[in-house]
Amino acid sequence: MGAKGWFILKLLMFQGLFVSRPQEDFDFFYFVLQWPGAYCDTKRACCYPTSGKPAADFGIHGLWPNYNGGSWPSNCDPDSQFDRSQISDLVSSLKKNWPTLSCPSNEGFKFWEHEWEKHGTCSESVMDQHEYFENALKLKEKANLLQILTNSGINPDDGFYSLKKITNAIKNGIGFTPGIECNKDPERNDQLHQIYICVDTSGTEFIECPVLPRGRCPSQLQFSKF
Ligand code: U2P
Repeated sequence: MGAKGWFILKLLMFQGLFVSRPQEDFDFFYFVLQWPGAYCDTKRACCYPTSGKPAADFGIHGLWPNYNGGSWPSNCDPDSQFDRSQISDLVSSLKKNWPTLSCPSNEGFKFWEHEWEKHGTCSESVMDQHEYFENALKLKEKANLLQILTNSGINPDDGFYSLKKITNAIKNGIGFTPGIECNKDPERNDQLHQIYICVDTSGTEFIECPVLPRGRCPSQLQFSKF
């Protein structure tokens, strides 16, 4: 190969460094689980999915790329539309573990499409659509939150529990401090709504949160029935 050939080859290799797998463009994920009792127990309506009332368990809300500063990217790739054929093997597990509660009643594809397009497309440098949903399902299984809470005597029985006790139970169970978010029921009681667990950029390992979400929880909160 002549000098010109070498030059072109080197140029191509140099470019390759930049066009191959891009660096992830976020710092960590929030893995967010919601308590269906608290989603439904507000002034806003909730609708059970077409498959019926979900189990009394935490459901996945989403796996959200986030920045250490507390902000987050969204809707990163309009060209990467949700494609249900890519997750057909996961649908039965998604229906169970990532149930929709929005109205009107539907199967769940709208919710999963929204989460993929708003959040998933911002983590495409590390996972494709199938991996995005698969990772979230695996994280839910690994966290096993309801079991952790009930093992500590914290039950979805409309009782009030201290924020510290809930946080510590989860910290002891998974090894990392979670973020706890509350909302209000129609009587203005603060209730456990969502749990945030931080996950590394591979989407597979729990980590200590670089920044905790503002959870709006008082020191005592209700764990509503569902
Ligand atoms: O808090 C209201 C909605 O804002 C989005 N959110 C919130 C915190 C965060 O760290 N990242 C984030 O995306 C969520 O939007 P959704 O996915 O539900 O459309 C959250 O519900």
